[in-house]
Amino acid sequence: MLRTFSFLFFSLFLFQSLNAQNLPKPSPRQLAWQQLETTAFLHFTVNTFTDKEWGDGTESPQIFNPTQFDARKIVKTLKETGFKIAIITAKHHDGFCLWPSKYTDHSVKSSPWKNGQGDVVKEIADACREYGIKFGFYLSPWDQHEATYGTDKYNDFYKNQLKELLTNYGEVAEVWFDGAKGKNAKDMQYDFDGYWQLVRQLQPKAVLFSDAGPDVRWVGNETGNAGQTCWSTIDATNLAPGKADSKYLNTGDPNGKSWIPAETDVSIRPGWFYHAAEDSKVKTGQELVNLYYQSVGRNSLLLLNIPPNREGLFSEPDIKSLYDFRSILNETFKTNLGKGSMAAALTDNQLKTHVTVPVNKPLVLDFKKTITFDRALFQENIANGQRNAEATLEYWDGKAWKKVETFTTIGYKRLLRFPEIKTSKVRVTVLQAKQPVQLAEVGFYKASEKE
Ligand code: FUL
Repeated sequence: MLRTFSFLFFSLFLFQSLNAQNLPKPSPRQLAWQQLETTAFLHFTVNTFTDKEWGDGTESPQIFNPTQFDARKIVKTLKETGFKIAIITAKHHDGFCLWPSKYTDHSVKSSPWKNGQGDVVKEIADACREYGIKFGFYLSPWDQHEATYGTDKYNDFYKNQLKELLTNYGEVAEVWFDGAKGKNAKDMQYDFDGYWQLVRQLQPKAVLFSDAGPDVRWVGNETGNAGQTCWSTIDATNLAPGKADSKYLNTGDPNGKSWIPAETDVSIRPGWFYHAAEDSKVKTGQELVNLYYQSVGRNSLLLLNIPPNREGLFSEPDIKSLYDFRSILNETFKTNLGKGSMAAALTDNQLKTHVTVPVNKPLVLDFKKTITFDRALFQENIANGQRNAEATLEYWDGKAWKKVETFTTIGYKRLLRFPEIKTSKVRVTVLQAKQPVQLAEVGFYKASEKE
């Protein structure tokens, strides 16, 4: 009997630890990427001068002439407003290259800008290094200018361009592979495996974005909304660039075997490229803050597009919104009102130090004084996988526990917004989890008046 019991106990223990081992986990490059939180996209090309969103490849390179282009000004603004990577559209669907590629004349070398001697990609990469932010690029596989497009030769052409960008511009943090293709595009099979191998070989630290990874997945919309439930895991078997199930990508899949977290790409303006008519439609700082809660606050990462204008600079309304955005976030998250009374591991800004919270064992956080807050933050130690599936936050009203909110996934970060609460203690109960939750950070904040 005792033997059976200890066998059972042992098997249970073994099962638990095997299970823990089996949870998908981020690679070091994915873990580092996730913690960047706010990253920037720069959509810039001939479209900026034709007022289009998609060019068709017939644009003359003569129209590209951003006379005041100043990468240092652009990157300085990004640095000062807290963005950690700048991703430039080195080539969009029209095929025009922002760097002087050896493999085509359809590039800045045929433009009047700097007498054909300019290189937008280099200036952005250099400015990123100078200001200490990371550099990444977007290289559209769909190319409407290149004559070899639609044949096998195009894969070599694309790889040659990729190689130029991966070797001549210093460290690359992210490469964006867009699956988009027009309805009338010639049919062709992209050699994605070959493209990815090249990145791994030449820039092993870079994360690879496409609709379904391999490192980072699309969030499934361009409105800046990660799912209320957002798992970093998916089953990528039936997905490919250009073949996305947007609903599935939006929420992820608790049973997915691959760790491929969601990136939320969204533009500060209605379009991805600059259009003067949209100067009055730039999202406000407050609206950008909402996007932050809907992306970073839901276990995703914000990739905000700010398109340079025809002069080659950010426009004033965009700059204002970026500074408003950052100042609101700084004000809101300046003081964790629970710091000092909670376990040090929960407020040391380190994911690896954590408090383990099993299912149905409430974690009481006693502040020992009354605090007033309307925002809460939770983070899991995702290095050991994503575990929380459902939890509830309650506060003590002097007589009983009252519910603040029941929420689903946490992952890297979960932010909750609710009407102001005054209390001296709260409790967090994990209701469902894949494994005991490794709670890494917890915070309670009073939102900026400007929010
Ligand atoms: C899409 C493209 O078609 C848009 O022009 C933009 O680049 C966006 C980020 O991705 O697929």
